[in-house]
Amino acid sequence: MRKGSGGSRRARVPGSVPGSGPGPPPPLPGGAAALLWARSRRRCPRLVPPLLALAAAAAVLYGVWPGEQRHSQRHILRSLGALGASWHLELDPFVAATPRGPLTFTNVVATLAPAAPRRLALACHYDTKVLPEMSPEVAQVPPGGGHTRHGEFVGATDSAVPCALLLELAAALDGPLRQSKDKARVTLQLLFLDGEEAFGAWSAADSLYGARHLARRMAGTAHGDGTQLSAISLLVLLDLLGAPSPAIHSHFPQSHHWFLRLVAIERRLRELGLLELPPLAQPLFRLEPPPGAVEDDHVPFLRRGVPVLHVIPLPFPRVWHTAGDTEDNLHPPTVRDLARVLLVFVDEFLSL
Ligand code: 1BN
Ligand code: ZN
Repeated sequence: MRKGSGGSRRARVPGSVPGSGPGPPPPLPGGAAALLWARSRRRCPRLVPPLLALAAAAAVLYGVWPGEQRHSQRHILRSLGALGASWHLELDPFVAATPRGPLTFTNVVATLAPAAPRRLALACHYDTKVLPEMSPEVAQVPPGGGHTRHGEFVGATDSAVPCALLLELAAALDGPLRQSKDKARVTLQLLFLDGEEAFGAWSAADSLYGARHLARRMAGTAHGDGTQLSAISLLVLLDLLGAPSPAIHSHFPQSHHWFLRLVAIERRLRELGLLELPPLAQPLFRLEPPPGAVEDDHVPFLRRGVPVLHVIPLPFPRVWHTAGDTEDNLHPPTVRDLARVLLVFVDEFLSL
């Protein structure tokens, strides 16, 4: 779709393949943000209606009730199935031992062009924390309100908004993804992981059920000259997003050059007036070192050598693992600005 649109492609290092080379990416071209502008105006109007990303978040949000995870799964499958790009949709069910006995989990793996040699994987978890009962600290609703149906834990930032962002990116880029999918060397893969949350105290055995299963499975599945796992050029894991004023840091030297790309994209979009957060607001993507590390779904992939961008705010949202983690406490301009920055990142990574 954008082929021949001119002025929007970043310079390519001769002989290199975008998204798969070991070196730092070339600088963000001046045309990238203009491209977003043009795309948002003409070709991807989904980013124009200001409440759309939030609506998508809410749609997932209300599917993510404990014990009703099939609703979220159906929402994910229907959303991707309705797009023109013909995603290859795969369910990855498995049984794992948990403190509550053996339980069935199901990852959802969406791949645009399964035969493409390399993949940019975007990931989130679509399970919601199951609370044994509403403990007083979890039930506490922070200032600013929040509501739950029947007092259940919702998980708007944890992780409905990250899932909605993945679906929104797939929808906003549907046209260019459809047009490029058959010839692209690097394709897009969306991983909706189950069983991220611990049932009891977080431990290596009680957490990351879906990520551990899928990383092991991909490492054992041949793909081209290597495996499905080694075909992942970069895994971008989104978690705990949607609350106001997130501070997102670079966590890994192997992916730092990609993090710098996010920083540059945010800066450029802000300079061009294409972000909603005020110009003097703290940036979403911060250059200072992270205050700590967070165990999350990226760990089983990182341990097997996959480069990872962990897009998670530190500190966590103040509503984290409380009944206040609801739509009421989301910050729509932040959600939409995150969507804009990530959209340009994916667009450029895949040279759409
Ligand atoms: C992220 C969202 N996590 C749980 N829900 C990961 C996590 C692991 C957070 C350990 C804190 C401690
Ligand atoms: Zn959680």
